[in-house]
Amino acid sequence: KKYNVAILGATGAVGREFIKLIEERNFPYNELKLLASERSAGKEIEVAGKKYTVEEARPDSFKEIQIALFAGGSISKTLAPEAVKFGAVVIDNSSAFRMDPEVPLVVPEVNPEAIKQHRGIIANPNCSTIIMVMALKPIYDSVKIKRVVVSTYQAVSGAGKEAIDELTDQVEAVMEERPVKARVLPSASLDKHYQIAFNLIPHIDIFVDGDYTKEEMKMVNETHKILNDPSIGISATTVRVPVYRAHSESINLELDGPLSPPEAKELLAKFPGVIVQDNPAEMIYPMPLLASGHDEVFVGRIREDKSVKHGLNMWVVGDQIRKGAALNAVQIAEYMIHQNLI
Ligand code: 2RA
Repeated sequence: KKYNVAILGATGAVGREFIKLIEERNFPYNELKLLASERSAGKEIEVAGKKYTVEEARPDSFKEIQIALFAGGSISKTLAPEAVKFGAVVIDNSSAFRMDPEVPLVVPEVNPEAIKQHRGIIANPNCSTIIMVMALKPIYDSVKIKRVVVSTYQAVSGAGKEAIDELTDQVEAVMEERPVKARVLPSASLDKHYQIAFNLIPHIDIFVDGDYTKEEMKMVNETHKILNDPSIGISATTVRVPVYRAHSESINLELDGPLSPPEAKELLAKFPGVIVQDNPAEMIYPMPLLASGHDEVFVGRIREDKSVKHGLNMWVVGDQIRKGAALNAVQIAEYMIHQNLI
């Protein structure tokens, strides 16, 4: 069976990855509609050898559409319910509906059972959350988790094409001893911007209560929802680093029971979508340059934390644009097709 598919945000970093993935994975589409803001409408994009013209997204763009992949952004809030009215299933990468009790928040390898509760919209979790829960799930299922302390090292791709270009421009400017321009990070919407080249910015999205950022609270709240366990203590520090595509995370766990590093490695290696890269003697561990462009989440530096009872450390790396966003959403759609949920 083939489906009429729409991609909203087709010209952005995540939207372009959607297109790459439906080609690579032979996604079963009949009609394909590429939708974007008025600014990007009119662009021509080739998909599987056929040329498509990007159309301005409007509510009636979703007439006849069965699967709508939303790359993210505020436009989701208004257009997702409109697309559902036309009978489409919307898989939304924006944060608009993630904490809505009627909207499943899904990583297919972690909580696929949540998908069938959907009422038209399924939310794709935040990239840093997806990458973390892929590593937490096999451990959680074995010995439950009391507390998570995570520090992230997030690629500029998370802030979109403009941030990717800005990193390049700034590195060139520094090398050529020209003035460095900062216009995008930490967030284009803020009125102060900082250089990311050769720097780290401990600020992603906006500040909220308790001087945490929204990005940090997403990791807390979304993980609770996906694992369906609000009792897990979670503390996050999210940092932007001068890396192009893959997010890295240093994760410290206090488990509810004993789990040695070899036992943890075995659980992780068996988990679909996770690859263990952990051999210090051979200098084998995940790195963003190695993880970029891949589908899996990579885990290494697995070691006991003797400073607490049942303590465990690990280092987790995943491609923010693929598993962190576009791939996870496409896998949700594929799962629904295979389970006859669409
Ligand atoms: C970021 N997680 O990295 C956010 C959105 N992708 O900027």
